[in-house]
Amino acid sequence: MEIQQWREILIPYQQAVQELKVKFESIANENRKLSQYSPIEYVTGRVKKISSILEKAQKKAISLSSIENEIEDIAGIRIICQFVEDIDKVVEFIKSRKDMQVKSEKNYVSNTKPSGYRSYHIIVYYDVHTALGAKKLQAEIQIRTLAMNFWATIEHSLKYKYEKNIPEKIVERLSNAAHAAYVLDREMSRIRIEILEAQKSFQYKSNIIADILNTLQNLNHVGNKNEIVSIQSEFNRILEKGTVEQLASLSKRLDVIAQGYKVQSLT
Ligand code: 0O2
Repeated sequence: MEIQQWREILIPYQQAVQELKVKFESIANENRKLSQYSPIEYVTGRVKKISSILEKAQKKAISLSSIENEIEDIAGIRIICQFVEDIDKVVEFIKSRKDMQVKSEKNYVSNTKPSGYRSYHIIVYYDVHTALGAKKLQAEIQIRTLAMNFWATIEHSLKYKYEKNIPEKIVERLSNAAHAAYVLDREMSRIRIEILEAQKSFQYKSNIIADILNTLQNLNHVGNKNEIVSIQSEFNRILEKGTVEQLASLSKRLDVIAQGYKVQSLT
């Protein structure tokens, strides 16, 4: 197939990956802004390389004309979570979306692969609108924890290095490492509540500080200079020795002043 034909095939997949990444990243960012826990830690995405598409087509005896139907992961999104419990939340979230329809799913979290691979895979149908017109295409969404991702990334690069024939000794070590990743996930789940509380209060404090700095900056142009200098030094004092409650109370007072000057804005 000529490169121009590949370009026409792959452009919608590139767009799908970009759009899906933005959509899942927005969920994480919105939760953080609202000081809420995000089951999504971060998101990556890629369009499969032409050489990998051809390799897979050859391996599975797929004709060039059936590539788009039969290779489901030309567009690939990876959603990384902190805890195993988050994976189910993300799966439910995907199933509830109106802009993607689930075609199939594979749960390698409960059904670990013989290699030790763990991850939750969902194939979705997704509509894109490009300069070439509208198109419904398939995308693979892999959902896994940080520990699962660490293991899979290393194992994938070793497979690449050894051209899929990893020496027995290394296979055994990888299998032990997969077990260690499983134990790590299990231990993190056990102290999940403590970790979540610590992260939530850290996020809450960061958001208040960001709000105060933003409002101070807005007031700088219009507010009473002496009042601002006094609030600024109170802010510095609280930052050094004060509590989160004092920061929250200062933020509320500043908000009222900003309302008076009509300079409220979001960070
Ligand atoms: P790449 O380079 O990541 O794109 P299918 O892809 O459905 O035709 P399969 O194996 O039945 O073939 O599907 P499965 O099991 O859902 O695997 C799809 C993808 O999951 C793989 O894509 C890998 O990304 C990942 N994966 C599956 N098993 C393993 C594993 O043992 N180790 C690692 N590191 N990743 C795995 P590709 O196209 O194989 O590779």
